[in-house]
Formats: sequence, C-alpha cells, structure tokens
Amino acid sequence: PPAFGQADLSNCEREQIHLAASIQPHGALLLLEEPALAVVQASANASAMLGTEVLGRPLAALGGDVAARIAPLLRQPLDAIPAAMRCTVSAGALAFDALLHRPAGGGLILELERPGAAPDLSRRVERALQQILSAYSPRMLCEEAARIFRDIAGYDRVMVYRFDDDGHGEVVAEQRRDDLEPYLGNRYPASDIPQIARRLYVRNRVRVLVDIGYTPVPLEPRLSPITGSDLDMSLCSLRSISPMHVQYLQNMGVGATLVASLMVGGRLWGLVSCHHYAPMAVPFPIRAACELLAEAIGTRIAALESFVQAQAELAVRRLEQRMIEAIGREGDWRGALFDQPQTLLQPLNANGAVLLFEGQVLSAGEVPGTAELRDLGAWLDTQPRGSVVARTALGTEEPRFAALTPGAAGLLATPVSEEPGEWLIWFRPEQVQTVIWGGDPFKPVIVGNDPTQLSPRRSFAKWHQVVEGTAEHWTPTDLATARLIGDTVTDVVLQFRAVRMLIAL
Ligand code: BLA
Repeated sequence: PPAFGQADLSNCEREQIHLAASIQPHGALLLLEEPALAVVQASANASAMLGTEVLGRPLAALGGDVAARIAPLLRQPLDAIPAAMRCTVSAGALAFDALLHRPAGGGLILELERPGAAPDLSRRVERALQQILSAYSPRMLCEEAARIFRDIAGYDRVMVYRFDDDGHGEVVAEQRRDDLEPYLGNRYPASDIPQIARRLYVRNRVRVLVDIGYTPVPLEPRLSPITGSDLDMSLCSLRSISPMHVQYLQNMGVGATLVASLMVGGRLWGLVSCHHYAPMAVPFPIRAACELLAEAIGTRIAALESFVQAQAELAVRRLEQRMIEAIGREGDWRGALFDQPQTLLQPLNANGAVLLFEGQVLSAGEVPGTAELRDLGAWLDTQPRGSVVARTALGTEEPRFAALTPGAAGLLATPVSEEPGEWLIWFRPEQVQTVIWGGDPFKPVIVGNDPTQLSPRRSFAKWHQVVEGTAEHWTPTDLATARLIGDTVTDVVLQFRAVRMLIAL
C-alpha cells in the first residue's frame, strides 16, 4: 500500500494515513520510552515549543510538573483512550494541555498544545444534552446536532453526514453562515472516505485540521526507535491529515475542519463535519465537549431508531385491526389498505405499493402499469418462498424489468397467501431522481484521474455514476416491517376466505 502522502487516485483507498510520520504545527509530540520516560522521538518543533532540548532526555529533566502529572496516569490502560491533563514544562514557565496514550508497538505518546482561551462550557453542554435527549425523531436530532456543534465549536458550516449500507454519504442536516452555498441533501460516493480512514474514525472520534495551509512538522528520527518502524499515530490528535483530503478541502475553499464520529450500535453511522473558511484553533475543552456530545447523539440515534421500529410494529397492529373492522363493515379488507395511500407507503418509505389478489390489482402512489405488474407477479412466484423478496437495482438484477427503472428501481415484495400471484409489493424510485442539488445535477462533469480536481461537484458526479439504476437500500427494519405486514395480511386473508366460504355454504 502507498505510504502516507504517496497516494494517487488509483490507490488512495489504501494510503497508510495512521503512519503520517508528521504532525500539524500547533502542538508538539514526544515519544517516551519506559521506564525512564526518555524522549526517544519528537516532532521537529518540540525543543523550540517547549523551550528546552528534548531528544534523549528523560521527561523529568524537561522541568515543570509534566513528569509528576504523568506518573498517576500510567496506571490507566491508555491504549484506547488518551488521558488528558494540564501541565507545565521548563521550570513551570510554560503551560500546556497534554494528551497521553500508548500506541501499538509500545512506548507512550505525549502530545502538548498551548492552551487556548477556554470558555466555560458546562452550561452549554448541559443544555445541549437536554436538547439531544428531547429530540423525538432522527431527523430532528440531526438538525439539533448541527445547531449544537455550530454553537459550541463555532465553525462557519456544520454538516451531519450519514452513511448508507454501501458507505455512500448524504448531508442530512446543515447549519451554515448565511452567505455560504448549501450542501444539505448532497450525496457523495463511499470512495471519498477510504475504509482505512473509516476504521480509524471508529477509534479516534474527533479530528481537527487547524490550518489547511500548514507545513507538516516531521518526527525525528523518522522511525520510532522502539519499533524500528513508523510510529502508529492512529490516536494522535496532532496527526497530519492526508494530502489527498487536504487537496479536496482546498478545492472547496475550506480553511479548517473539526470532524466527529457518530457511532450507533458500534458502527460508524455518520459524521458531524465542521468547516471554517479561515484557520481555526479549537482548545482542548471544546474538542472534549464535541466528543462527549457526539457520543450522546449516537446513543440517542440508536434509541430513536429502535423506537421507529416499535412504532412501525404498532402501526401494523392498528392496520390489522382496521382490516378486520373493514371485513365486518364492507365484507372486504382491502379498503383498509388502500383508502389512504400513506397507510402502506409511509411505514416503508416507498413511493408506490401494489396488491395483486384474486386476479385484481390495487395500487397506491407511483407504480408500473398493470401488464408489467402481472409480469412481476409471475416472476415473484418463481422466487424462493419463506422470505421477502428485495431488490435495490431491479432493472440490473432482473434485466427483463429494465424498463421499470427509474420509477421502480427498488422492489420489496411479500406473499399475502399460499396462492400463486398474490403479492403485496412496494416500490422505490432510482435515487438519483430523489436528490436535491443547488445547480443542475445532470450537468455532465468529467470524473477524471486528477487529484487537483477533487471537489464535492466531482464527488457528486461520481456518486451519480456509482448509484445509477439503484434505489435507496431497504434496511433490516424495512424488511422486518414488510414481513410483518405480509404475515398480518396473510392471517386476515385466511379469516376472510373462511368467512366467505361459510357464507357461501
Ligand atoms: C477523509 N473525506 C474524508 C473525510 C470526509 C471526506 C468528511 C473525513 C475527514 C475527517 O474525519 O477529518 C469527504 N468532506 C468529504 C465530503 C464532503 C466533505 C464528500 O466536506 C462534502 C461536503 N478523498 C477523495 C478521494 C480520496 C480521498 C477520491 O475524495 C481517495 C480515495 C481520500 N478522504 C481521503 C482520505 C481521508 C479522507 C485519505 C482521510 C483524511 C485523514 O484523516 O487523514
């Protein structure tokens, strides 16, 4: 794989970004070797920043209280979460915010930054947590998250960026300076954020780029004397940012970023991405607050998502009730499903739904023509029984239905009886049809191989290519909901047929 900074567009997926061998210049990094805590590797700016020679000397020799402050922290594991402290160096003349952790391979990494003006955040964080806890839908929570980060971190633009199952991203909420172009609703391909970076962001939950125009400060010596290889900087907050990504941000005109991971159920669900159009240093307490808030937001998203599932189950139970009442009233259950189109569309976030039953076709919303629907029914009969049938690129996966894209690129179907040809089917359109973009999304953009062309515009064009012909994924919740509706209708159909038979006798 390409070393840090050596990647081009053909191999940037595998750039070793955690082996940056350099830092951003707003702090200094020391690698300490136990037991003496001797400085064996340091960023080239360390001696100047700390006001004393560092390489080869034990930490205690640097003056101030830094060595004494570290001693009690060494009892913590420090291999997953860095410990934070305030300390002094050089006979107490210089104060620093410090972060201490154990990288893979051994030793201790100490990162030091001069403290910025630290506002008292406790009231604002408390209020923010309150707002997070009282958000009652995932969408509302994401909007709240963008407002909270803008308030606390103060960047020009804050986006909540959500990943789908394939890793493609969507800007689902945004707060920005009024004069900035909106990115809300934009979609980006998974390839904009390599897998290696995503794995890193699961472990390192807040990343900061202080000044896009920075000159990276190399580590000296280049390799860690403890391991004989590049220092693992995965958990470093001063780590240099991949030049590939820096180029991307430069092309967007961005001057500084802070990005926090949103973890839901142990997965990287999305990011809160803050952009500033000038350099921006964020003092450690603000970063710590952002990390805490991102954690709270992720936890709340998880709770709301399981609540959404519970709501869907409740809605299906109510639907069952209404179908049974309709049989009593009208001698038929189908009105309960189709009198209001939203009844069937909303629980699955579908654009169209169809019932094929006893040779008849009932529909809600946008659906293909009757002849095509009958063909679909015949094809569904050839599919294995016992589970829902789901397609996100129907026209590609089943080429004879190619003409049904763009309106019905996504299909979800469940049988409603044991009889052939009796199905409930939901449809979703091709997702490029559903995207809002400030400007013309279909204006051709050449997706070339030149990194200096990296931009959201190009990304969007690339996303467009990658997802062509596909609908938004059916989530596990969608599949469960569809199956529940299918089973419920099947029960109702059995009762309905039994009653009809009795009446006929
Ligand atoms: C990282 N790329 C990222 C990150 C984002 C994006 C959000 C995470 C940055 C962080 O957590 O600090 C992408 N940023 C966007 C997008 C928007 C945005 C889409 O603001 C839209 C508004 N990038 C590419 C390509 C490659 C690439 C083609 O576009 C190469 C495969 C690489 N992106 C790349 C790398 C990183 C990255 C290497 C990791 C940066 C790092 O942490 O060092």
